[in-house]
Amino acid sequence: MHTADQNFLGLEPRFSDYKTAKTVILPAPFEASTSYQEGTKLGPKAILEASQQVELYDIELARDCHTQGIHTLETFDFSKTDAPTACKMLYEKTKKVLEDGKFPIMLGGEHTISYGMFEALFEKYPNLSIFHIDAHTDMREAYEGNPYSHASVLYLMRKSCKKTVSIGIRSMCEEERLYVNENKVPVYYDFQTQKTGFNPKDLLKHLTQDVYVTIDVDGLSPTLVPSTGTPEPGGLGYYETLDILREIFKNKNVVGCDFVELMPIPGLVHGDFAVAKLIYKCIGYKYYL
Ligand SMILES: [Mn+2]
Repeated sequence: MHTADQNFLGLEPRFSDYKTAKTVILPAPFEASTSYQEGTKLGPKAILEASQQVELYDIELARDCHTQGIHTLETFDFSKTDAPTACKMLYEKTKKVLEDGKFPIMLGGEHTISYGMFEALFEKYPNLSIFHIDAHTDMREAYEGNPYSHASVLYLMRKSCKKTVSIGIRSMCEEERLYVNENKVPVYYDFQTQKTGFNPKDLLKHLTQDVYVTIDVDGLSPTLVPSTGTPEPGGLGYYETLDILREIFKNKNVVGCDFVELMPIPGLVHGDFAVAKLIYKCIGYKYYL
């Protein structure tokens, strides 16, 4: 049985039962290749705890957004698992959630784990596209010899799915820049979008109808989410992020989401809370726009 703080938003059983819930949360605390600081494996727990404090009434949408049900699955045990195995475990579980007709939201963990989620979504939706928020392109062919690295996850996905668009990007290596240029990968560089302003509608042209949203929380401003393994100055603000997500949820069929790379800092909870609130906003946008 779950304790209350392992259930997203701490919902009572009639709103959190698996059978009736339209949304399913998958806590996936995988961590192996984090390069700067460790602790992303504590991300899902911190998000679930912070979510207990999120108000169920949404002012913008003028309603409660949890009433179609949100079930939180048991947290994966990845303690003795390598990246390919962890991704396979997440793939199997996501596949089941999709077969049951539910909307999956995964909590990482390092970004590598998103590959398991992607595989299940891409199998069900062959015309899938990927909307990616991140400070980093994650398009290295391998990082320290490891193709299953948090710094390579987009490269890995793009081997099978070329329709991706990235925003918030403010750190990359030369190899990635060449890859982006040669393959004409749509990348919105943070230094440009912050300077010239940016219309979220512009993103839509890069996306197909079925969209997977993968959010490395370091894509957001560190003033909003300071708790990440690789904090980068700059980044997306809260309302800017909502404007983008609203546009995508309104115009596309978002078939799955993830929020990865939160590295909680004891005593500094506003980043955990911001991520929990963003997830709830996405659920509201999914069903009530
Ligand atoms: Mn990143």
